Amino acid sequence: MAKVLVMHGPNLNLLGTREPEIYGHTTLADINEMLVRRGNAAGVEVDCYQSNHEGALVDRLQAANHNYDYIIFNAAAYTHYSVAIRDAIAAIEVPVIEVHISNIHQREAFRHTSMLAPVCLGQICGLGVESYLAALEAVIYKLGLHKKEQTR
Ligand code: CA2
Repeated sequence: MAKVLVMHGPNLNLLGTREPEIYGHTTLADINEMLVRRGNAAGVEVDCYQSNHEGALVDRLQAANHNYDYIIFNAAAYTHYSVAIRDAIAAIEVPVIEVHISNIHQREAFRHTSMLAPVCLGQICGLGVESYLAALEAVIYKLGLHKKEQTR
């Protein structure tokens, strides 16, 4: 079975509790549940991980190498300045899709730069929590699993 790891960076554990005008009302548990369900329907096992700590995120990326087909990663604020996370993504063979709930390009100038984008397969941002679902949909297509679903 294909395996996808969804990773969430600092403060995303607060989703749905604060700043709903930017990040919406959906909780992190809701997002993870949506992704696991969509994945399972397509034949993809989805594991989810959140940490507020840079080193823990680096450790998880390293541990994921050779164990997952894709990683969907919202590195939150680390996106904009973490060389350690960028290096960890570059060091593993698993393709990483960068996601953001908000459109980082429409926000403050410091959010316009992603340290991670150059070492990621692609970036999806600004679609709300559906950014994660769009990334998973892309993975399902890339794995060729959308075809199987049509014939079920
Ligand atoms: O839009 C995104 O998904 C971000 O990755 C979210 C990060 C932000 O630093 C990035 O620039 C864009 C912030 C995550 C903080 O999440 C919170 C959720 C609820 C309440 C407070 C913070």
